[in-house]
Amino acid sequence: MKKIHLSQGDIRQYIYMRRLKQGASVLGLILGLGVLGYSLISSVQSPSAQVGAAVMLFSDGFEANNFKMWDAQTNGWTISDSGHQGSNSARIVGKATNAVIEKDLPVFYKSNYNLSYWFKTSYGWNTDDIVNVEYYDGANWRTLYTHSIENGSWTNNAIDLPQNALNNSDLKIRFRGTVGSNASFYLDDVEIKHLGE
Ligand SMILES: [Ca+2]
Repeated sequence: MKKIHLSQGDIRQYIYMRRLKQGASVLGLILGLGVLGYSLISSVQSPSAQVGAAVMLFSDGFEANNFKMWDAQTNGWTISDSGHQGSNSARIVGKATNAVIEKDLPVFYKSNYNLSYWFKTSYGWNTDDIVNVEYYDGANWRTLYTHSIENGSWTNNAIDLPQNALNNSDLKIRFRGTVGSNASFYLDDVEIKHLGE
């Protein structure tokens, strides 16, 4: 067997090289963890950026001068030549009883729907005048919001829809108003959005 003679210098160099190698391994481990950590953070961040994104499912500013985007419209609702945005809005003109516009939408998501719209009432609104915003729960129409007081300037109303509104194949929303001869209710920029999961 061939004997290997190591000098003190050889041993010191060997230990130095071992430490250097271990150091490189530790450094490599740190770098590796860093890259892994960054890629994990990246993979977590990009979906979360999409989570908050709202999806517009329906919008109507009534600029087409008709109710073709709606599934039902009864007497009492007409197009007004003034709007919150653009040139037109929808309006219930007194005198009207249970005047309805209704929108049906396929339900693509199971939660986090929001209905937003702008409204104002004419002067001369009294206690008999009422406009209900309603949703269908599969068996009955239920009230989301009741407009019962005079409000002469354009105002936004945004309502998170209850889960009951999404338990059907179609989401159904309607505006139903009964107003006297002196009153009108204006509606514009109706939007139904999914606010993200
Ligand atoms: Ca408009």
